[in-house]
Amino acid sequence: MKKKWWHNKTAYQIYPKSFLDTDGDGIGDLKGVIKKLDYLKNLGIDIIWLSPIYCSPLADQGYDISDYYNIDPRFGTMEDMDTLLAEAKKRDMHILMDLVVNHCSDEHEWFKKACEDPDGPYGKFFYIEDYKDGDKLPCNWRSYFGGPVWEKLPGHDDKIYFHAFHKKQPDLNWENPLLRKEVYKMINWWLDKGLDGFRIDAIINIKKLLPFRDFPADREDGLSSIINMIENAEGVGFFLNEMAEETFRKHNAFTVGEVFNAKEEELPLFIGDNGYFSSMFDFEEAIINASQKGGFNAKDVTAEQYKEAIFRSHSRMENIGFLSNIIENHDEPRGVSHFIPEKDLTETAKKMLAGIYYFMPGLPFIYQGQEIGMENVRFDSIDEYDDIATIDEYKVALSAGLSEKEALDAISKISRDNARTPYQWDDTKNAGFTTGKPWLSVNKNYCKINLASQITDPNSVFSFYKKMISVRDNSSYSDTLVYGKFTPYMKEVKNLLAYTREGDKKLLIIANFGNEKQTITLPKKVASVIISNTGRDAITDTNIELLGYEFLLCELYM
Ligand code: TEU
Repeated sequence: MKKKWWHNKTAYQIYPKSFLDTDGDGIGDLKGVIKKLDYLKNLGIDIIWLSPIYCSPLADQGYDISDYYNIDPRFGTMEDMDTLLAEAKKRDMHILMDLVVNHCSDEHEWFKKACEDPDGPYGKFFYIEDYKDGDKLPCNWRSYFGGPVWEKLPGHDDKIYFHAFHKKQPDLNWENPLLRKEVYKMINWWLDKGLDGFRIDAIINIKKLLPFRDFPADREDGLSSIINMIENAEGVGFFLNEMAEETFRKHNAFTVGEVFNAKEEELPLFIGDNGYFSSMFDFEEAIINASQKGGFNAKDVTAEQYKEAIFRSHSRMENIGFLSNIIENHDEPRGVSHFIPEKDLTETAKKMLAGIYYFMPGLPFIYQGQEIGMENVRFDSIDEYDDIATIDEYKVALSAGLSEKEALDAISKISRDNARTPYQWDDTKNAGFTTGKPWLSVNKNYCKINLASQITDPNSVFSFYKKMISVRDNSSYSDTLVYGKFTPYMKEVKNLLAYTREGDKKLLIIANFGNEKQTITLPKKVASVIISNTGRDAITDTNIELLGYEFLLCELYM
């Protein structure tokens, strides 16, 4: 594996709509991001991924783009974007935008032109079909946000178009070389402007299984999961390689793919030395207990399942490339609420979870608010939720027979809005996020959990993150933490999550993922404790009694 400039860096995801609002409209903006660059630099962040800020009707919060070349006025102006790029460069920080090219918005001019003339050139930018035998759909796939992937084409009673996500997100037809050319032109336009790279949205979906065909129905609605199409479609690599060749490689751009369902044998092609992307997210832990019936049916994740998932994905990456590691993002519940039982959700446990994922091989991403331990939100009514996926999941739960209360309880655990409530800066009104009315309610716990109360406290979750980042980025342990060999340790011991990283030093990462003490024998004597979440500063014996949710990063004698 070739060494790259970004290997020892830490990346941070900003969800601009919920980060910081500087103009009082209740929606976060680019000026808010600029204002907080110093804060992020101080935390130790080098790479920032911005969720979409292009012009958009915001049906899916910007993942439905109506103009790839402009900034949505609610987020700011192109001038703000230029300022952000320049200010980031001054601080030696790198900005990534979200590249959403599986689909655009139904308000994009390409789609409008396709509706005007479905048989014309823009009709071929999309998947526009006729009904089969008068009224049948070309296939029975269920869109990610519920209902069939087909929708009537506006202005044409006899035609339908394909959307893997919401009906306001028509899929782009990657089989059409003219469409691909337009996409590459746009990517190069941004890279020429000085953007450092992209996080690439839902990219596996660009290859469709053609001709369209049915799969056995898996719910009462008579539809089948769209995952069948992903698993059976062959040939996405051609598009990905062409895109990399035409755009990213020419600019030496940094890219991270949102890749679900990658086939194991393809991993080197994706993120090997000359892969389609620099890195890709590891979602093994995000999909634990995912249920075919719907999100409402997902069971709580156990420590053993978590261990199994993260060890599995990293064991298969050895010597291939760098995965990007997360505990949460804008599509997931808050990691601390999802992976730690509610009754055990303390600052100690939050730090433990942080330590485990952060020192795994790969590139760590921190999602906004994670560094202060932000938790899931609990809304009292479905009306308080904004996210289209959550609203669909709620309906699925009701139609599966759950009462309104049960449905609300179930979806509150998995809702994407858990991660989308405004950033909790301080304990003033609206957590310091806005002087107006926030577009989504602030989590009521903001008086207790906020940055202002943590930033100068050496024992806060924030200070723990800051310490982890500086140890990995810039210390005598960096090389081992970034490149050292990863080996699981005592994997079979329940609620123990431990691994070694071996390079020019031998490091042990060890966590008691449960609230009961446990005594463990260490592989070697401890030379020094580098990071602890309990204040333990030395270990003299090779037998150690770990406290509940204790975490340690230590150097062992070789
Ligand atoms: O998410 C993609 C998404 O919904 C995945 O959960 C899906 O399971 C995967 O693509 C399967 O291959 C992205 C964004 O992160 C999300 O916010 C958007 O809503 C979505 O794409 C549509 O743009």
